Amino acid sequence: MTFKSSPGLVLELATADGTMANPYSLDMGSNRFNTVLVNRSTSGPADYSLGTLKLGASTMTFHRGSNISGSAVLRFSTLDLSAGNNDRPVILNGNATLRIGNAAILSNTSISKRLQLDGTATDNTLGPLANGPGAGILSVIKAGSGTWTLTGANTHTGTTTVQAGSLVLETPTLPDAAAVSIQSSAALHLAFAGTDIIGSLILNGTTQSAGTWGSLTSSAAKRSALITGPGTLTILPASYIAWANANGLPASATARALASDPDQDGIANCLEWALGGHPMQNSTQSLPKLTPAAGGRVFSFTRDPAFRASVPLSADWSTDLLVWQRIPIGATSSGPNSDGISVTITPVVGSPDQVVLTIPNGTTTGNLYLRLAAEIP
Ligand SMILES: [Ca+2]
Repeated sequence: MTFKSSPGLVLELATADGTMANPYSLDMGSNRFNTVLVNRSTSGPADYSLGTLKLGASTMTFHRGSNISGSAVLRFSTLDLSAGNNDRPVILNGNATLRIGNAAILSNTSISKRLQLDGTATDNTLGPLANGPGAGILSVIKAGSGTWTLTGANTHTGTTTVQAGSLVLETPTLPDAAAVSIQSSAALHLAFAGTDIIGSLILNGTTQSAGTWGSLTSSAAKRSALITGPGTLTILPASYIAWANANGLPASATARALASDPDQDGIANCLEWALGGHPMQNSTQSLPKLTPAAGGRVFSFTRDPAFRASVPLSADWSTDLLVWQRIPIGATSSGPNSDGISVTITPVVGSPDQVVLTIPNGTTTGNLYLRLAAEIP
């Protein structure tokens, strides 16, 4: 059975015992203001389970009825956002508790939607979010004083905006390339272990720098009072994302973490990127080499051109592994410096730069150690 509404209609759900477990669907059409009253015919709590809720470009208000004492819960298996116009907000409002299995632009290939999770109930839940079957994408806005918890493994690709109240994430599945924005009066609670890759982070209107962000009590390098919970958010440099995409690095946060080594060649992604290696193929041939040469020693490695453009790199040398001398590796050749060390950089079109440090014997008499150092933002 499907209930269909006309503009201004109030649909009241009321049974004698406050329960209903039938796959009835609500098709609310488009461009209509509608209200659902969660009620019962005798005093007490209500907990109704229905099928699909189909919404258009409209505000849907779910209110507690006058006979409700205790909780008023309305469950839907699916939220269908296929109806209505492109890129319009769909607003869920009211003071009843909503528990929705999943949400998606199910069948419309031409629209994007902004799902606004509003209302005052503090125990709303929503399962996995998905884009539509075509190019349309689903974005999320958290508004109102209540709390919404996203419980599923999301696959949508739109932005996340937390304007008010609290948005809780149980899985690290925010879109990897989209912006996350949190206003100063709101909170994003990361109720998962580990980190979630996002495209960018905007805190109270200000775009933040790349890096790992967490709560004030987290161990993240960057912290904000607008973030709570044990999880963290990671913003990877755009140039790293481009490199990862170009080299087929899987999109998961686990695979894309800078310290990950998905091809298990012993070289972390960040070093693969720096050296122009391949994150999905054995790249041990790209590791730096220290070799004897006439009058001294030569330290040679390759450097990815995009890495050169976005991350400062240096070579550090030491004779005792305690005191390190830093040699910046710029865009062009340099030196010799006061220790007689020269840096020769040979750009190769379409390939990584060839970088050679020439270290004369006079610089060191015994052991010589070298390392590469870079601070990826
Ligand atoms: Ca690797």
